[in-house]
Amino acid sequence: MDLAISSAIETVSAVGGLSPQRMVEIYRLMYLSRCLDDREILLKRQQKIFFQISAAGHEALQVGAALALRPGVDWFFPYYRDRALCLGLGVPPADMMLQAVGAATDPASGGRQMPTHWSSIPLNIVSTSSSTSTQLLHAVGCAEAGRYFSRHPEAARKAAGDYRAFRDVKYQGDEVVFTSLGEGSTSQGEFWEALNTASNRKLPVIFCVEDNGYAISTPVEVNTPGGNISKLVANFPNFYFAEVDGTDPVASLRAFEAAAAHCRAGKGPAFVHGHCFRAYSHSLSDDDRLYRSAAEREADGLRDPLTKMQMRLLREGILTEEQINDLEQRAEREAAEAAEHALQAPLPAVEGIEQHVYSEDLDPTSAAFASEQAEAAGSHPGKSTSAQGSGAHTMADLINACLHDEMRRDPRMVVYGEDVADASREAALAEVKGKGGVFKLTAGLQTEFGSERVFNSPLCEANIVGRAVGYGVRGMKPVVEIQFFDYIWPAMHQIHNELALMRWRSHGVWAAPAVIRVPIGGYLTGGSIYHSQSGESIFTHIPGLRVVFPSNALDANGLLRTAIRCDDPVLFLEHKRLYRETHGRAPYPGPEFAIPFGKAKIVRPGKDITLVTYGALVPRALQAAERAQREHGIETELIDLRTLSPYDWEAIATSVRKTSRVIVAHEDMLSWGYGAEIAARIGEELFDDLDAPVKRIGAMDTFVAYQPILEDAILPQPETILKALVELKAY
Ligand SMILES: Cc1ncc(C[n+]2csc(CCOP(=O)(O)OP(=O)(O)O)c2C)c(N)n1
Ligand SMILES: [Mg+2]
Repeated sequence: MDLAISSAIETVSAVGGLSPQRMVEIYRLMYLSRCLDDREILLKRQQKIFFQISAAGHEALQVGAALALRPGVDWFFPYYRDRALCLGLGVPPADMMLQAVGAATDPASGGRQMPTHWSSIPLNIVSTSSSTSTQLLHAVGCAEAGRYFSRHPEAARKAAGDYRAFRDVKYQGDEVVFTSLGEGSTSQGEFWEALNTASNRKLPVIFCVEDNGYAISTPVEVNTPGGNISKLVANFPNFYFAEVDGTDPVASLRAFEAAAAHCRAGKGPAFVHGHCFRAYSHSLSDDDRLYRSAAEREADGLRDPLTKMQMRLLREGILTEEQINDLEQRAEREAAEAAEHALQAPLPAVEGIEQHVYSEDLDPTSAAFASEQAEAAGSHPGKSTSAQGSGAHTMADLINACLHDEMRRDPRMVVYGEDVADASREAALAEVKGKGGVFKLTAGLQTEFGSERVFNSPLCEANIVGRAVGYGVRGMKPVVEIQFFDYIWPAMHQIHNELALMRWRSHGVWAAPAVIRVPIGGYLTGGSIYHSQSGESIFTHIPGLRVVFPSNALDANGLLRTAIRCDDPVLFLEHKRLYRETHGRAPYPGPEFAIPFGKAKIVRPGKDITLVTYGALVPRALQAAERAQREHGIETELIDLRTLSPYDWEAIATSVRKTSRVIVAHEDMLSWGYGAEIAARIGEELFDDLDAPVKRIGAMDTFVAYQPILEDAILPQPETILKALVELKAY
């Protein structure tokens, strides 16, 4: 601000409790935001940028929020319209323009994300996606993590030997978490899921609904029964509610101040519903004249917060017309200079595309995790369901043991999911044994580590994974459970678009290295469709996600330890049928036993045929291989992949070069299954080594039926594998 303006201000008294300087600053931010939008629109028309979506009409509400909160202390999960909010928090206009042109130096995403997809480490603005409402659950998890660190400061300490060496933690006792969305996005389940947990756990989250009356072309009454979201949410306990004129920055600021005070006092979350309007179409790819009447658009124009604020400054004698002109010209110049600067910026190099898919700090395939040597350790630390001291523990036992070990070692680790606690009503623990998961894999964890670290989630898979993203970006280690693989689909959006993508889309700035444990698979005799599904290839098709699928107790223990200690998100698939099988039991290997990812195991050496598999097909393939040898003299080399992404191509290639014949077998359906990729790569890279076509084995292309006769026919059996071995040898 120049001297002429500030001296004029000093003669004017405070307005509505706000100093004249504050009023001018509000207008400056609002106007600068509009200038940046207009400048981007110009650049888009000149084809110098590739997308534009604006904050026009929302500026007053957003500036009110920015000025009520503390950048770098509070946390922010904004949405794509929040330019004025981010300006108010301190994101420089130049950075906004760098993202618009897709520059290498765009600090939010390195040219990977559309404009207005925010991210800033110093300002605590966590990387925004385009998916509507996913960010609300991240905000909830973030608030839980902040509260956890303020109660357990020792957990924030760095530690060598795992992800903590690279995950800095910052927290402040009275921080609040801000998250925003449009009114249309309140239709998403994740909106209600976030309110549920924020309310239940009295979390300091401010939900800001920016209600502009439209979701692209869909008016509010289509999304919101009765047309007013405030009325629908009014009965959630523990909330502070405010409904404000979002074109009035002072009213908005006051609402956010009250909301923040409620949150900081530990009373619970807040819900600020601001009525604003869309000054332009949804984005530059939309034309609102196609679905809004001229009268409606004209009436909205009268509510423009910029015009209203300008009139107010004049009316209240805060600025003269000349001073307003001066302020506006400065903002226009600032926007133009930011654009000019961005247009000169270097563009990203194509060589860098694969950077930040996974952690560059900690490689889970590396020797750092190669403590394959099991100790001759004493009794296992968990709740054993097989005989303690028998020396042969089940997979279920050794997973449970690993969870106990790692919770002891790492105070940042929390475990939650459906029914994973021993008993949510803690008082009952004095007289009951405890549930500890429907398969008892988390048994005893709540009893040993307390309800703050081990707790039941609502029955809601997206809630589980979405919160894990929020925990993860704060540097915690959520190890969550999805009760059955068959019910992972509500969380798919969070896994695919958020959890696995966080690091890449933010150009390595943010990451959420959570572990999702999932019981999977069939051969259950009566498991039927909804307790027997496979489908791992759908997840190995997601860059950024590690996928692990052990076949025995020892591997499960060592691989889970690596999953928990590593710096990437991991999908840890546990075959239900293998949980308590006699096959593959092992002694407890001690609390440091780890197995690196991407290292297959030769279960049985052989010279005639390579058989590549994993999971529950490992014991079945072993049976088939032994019969093939006994009955047909065929020497099968059986490879257990153990991890599916990454996978051990070298082990496959070395074996195929030796045997020249290969079968890839899995329990999941044949078509588009995991084996298709392996078979294709063998065909492409090892064609000259082959003496026969690559053979695949998988389930029939149906779901798994209830009646055991049908289940047996649908899933591959040892006989199926034996037949294939004999046929391939004879080829
Ligand atoms: C999950 C998801 N579905 C669809 C879209 C496409 N989309 C982008 S913005 C939008 C409308 C959002 O409207 P609203 O929540 O009211 O926010 P506004 O843009 O009006 O501020 C839609 C459907 C998306 N980004 N994410
Ligand atoms: Mg809207």
